[in-house]
Amino acid sequence: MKNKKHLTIIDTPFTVDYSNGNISSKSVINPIKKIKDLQNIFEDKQAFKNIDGDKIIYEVQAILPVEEGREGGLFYGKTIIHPGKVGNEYFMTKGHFHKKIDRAEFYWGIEGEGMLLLMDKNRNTWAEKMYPGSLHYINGYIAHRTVNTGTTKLSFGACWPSDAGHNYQEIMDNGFSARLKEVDGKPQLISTQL
Ligand code: PAN
Ligand code: ZN
Repeated sequence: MKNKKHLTIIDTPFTVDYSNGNISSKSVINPIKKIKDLQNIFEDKQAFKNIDGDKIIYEVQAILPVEEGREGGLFYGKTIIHPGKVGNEYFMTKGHFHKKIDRAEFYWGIEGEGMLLLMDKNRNTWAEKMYPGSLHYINGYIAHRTVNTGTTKLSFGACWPSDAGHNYQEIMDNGFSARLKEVDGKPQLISTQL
């Protein structure tokens, strides 16, 4: 049978505002992470307690055109990390390996400045600078977390396979082997290994 779309011109299902990366579509999901959702992520427990639990640290807009876990599809998202610090550690995402660990991902900087923290299975950690126009290929097997090192919001886009999934537990249990902290007014990668 002929596809119903044969010889028709249809409305574009998704659009992106190039000035800020905002996605519009009928089906955008919008998870929000507040301080209270980020227990055990930041090092300074006292500074963490002093921040209002309802303070929003980051938000995601994503389009999932196929169901999560389906092989062969792609997901598209934008993350906004608000500026700020817990003690001297910058606001950042939880970070994860992909559940299907070999799955890769692209990130690209849209607004603000920050760092993409990357860690391999041997716990070697390094960082790439993020800024409007920066483009980042995150290989499979690499944990990734983003950090807002600026004074304005950091926004970046992402595209990842629909069967990648997220393994947050590994990072919840063992963290990254380095943290991005402000030292003498500048971001510095500080090892957490003793
Ligand atoms: C991104 C991230 C997003 C939020 O879309 O999921 O930036 O970070 P966390 O998932 O670590 O909270 C991505 O990497 N997807 O695979
Ligand atoms: Zn990812």
